[in-house]
Amino acid sequence: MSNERLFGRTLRGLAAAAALAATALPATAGGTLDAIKERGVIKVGVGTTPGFFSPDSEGKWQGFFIDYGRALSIAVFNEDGKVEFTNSSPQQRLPALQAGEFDILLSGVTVTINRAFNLGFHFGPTVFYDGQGILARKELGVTTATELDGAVIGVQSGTTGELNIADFFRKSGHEFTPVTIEDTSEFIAALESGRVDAITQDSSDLVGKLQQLKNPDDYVLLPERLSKEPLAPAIKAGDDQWLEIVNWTVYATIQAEEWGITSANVDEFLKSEDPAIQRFLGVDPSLAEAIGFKPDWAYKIIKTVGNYGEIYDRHLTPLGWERGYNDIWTNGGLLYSPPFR
Ligand SMILES: N[C@@H](CCC(=O)N[C@@H](CS)C(=O)NCC(=O)O)C(=O)O
Repeated sequence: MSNERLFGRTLRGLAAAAALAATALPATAGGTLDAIKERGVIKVGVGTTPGFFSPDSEGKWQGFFIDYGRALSIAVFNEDGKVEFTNSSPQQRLPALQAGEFDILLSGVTVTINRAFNLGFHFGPTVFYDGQGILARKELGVTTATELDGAVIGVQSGTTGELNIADFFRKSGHEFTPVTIEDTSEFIAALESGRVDAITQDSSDLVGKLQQLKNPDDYVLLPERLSKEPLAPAIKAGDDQWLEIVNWTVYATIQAEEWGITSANVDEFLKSEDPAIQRFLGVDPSLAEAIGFKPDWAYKIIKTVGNYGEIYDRHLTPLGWERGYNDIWTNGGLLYSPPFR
């Protein structure tokens, strides 16, 4: 079949799919989707770490997690930009989510059993595999965390870092003095002023914070990773429908990378003869119709924000992050999408 005929078929397929598009989403509603649709915007809680989420010079939010908010906007509204990002401190954001102030946190929240069972949150797929690090003042002359005996260490309140740093020192038999700080600017200022010898946070966060410090060369990121910090979208427990929308929005970006589908070549893939790709991109609308998504939802996400690797390269590669665990499984990483069928 010629390309022209194929393309004609593709366009007709998409038009028919759009006409047939079901608007209902999975039946086990928990209310979040209805509330979002009525409001016309998804409310997302974020932080202020460059690379992950930060307003640009025009006040427009940019970053790795921001792009997942945009992808969700496309999944829900079939268009980009229907998202309201609000900065909330690590201490405030989980209670705010529980209180309904946010529909979702895209803010580097670690999946933990306590948050799942005792605090009432559910998590989407891990989008960034991280570990807690320590950023120390170079003048201390330390090269490993074990040399920090007796140090004063800043930790952000409400984070997993509070328990991790205490566990680390208890295990190593050394002493430290924690200084618990809620506000992110104050947290950074404490390190700059010498009020603390070091700060501890997710290492991704510390690398981002290096951008915010006046003299980044005065600090050293110590080699230890104190913990496992799988960072994932967090929602209030009890809404399966919303959780599945979040899950499959993330999976779409991972699956696209596995197939080599990018924002630049997704239109070429509309001509693919692979039935799985036809279903994924909505050329064959049967799958999307069956689950109540617009046929072109995944196509639009990839066209607009790109696949996982593109999102990563746009925001995190410039900070010097290598993919490591955050590569797709076919490249030896941990990112793996369940099948789209
Ligand atoms: N992963 C930890 C820490 C979460 C956290 O503090 N995340 C960073 C971003 S990855 C953050 O919000 N930093 C403060 C900010 O950006 O304002 C947790 O779940 O408790």
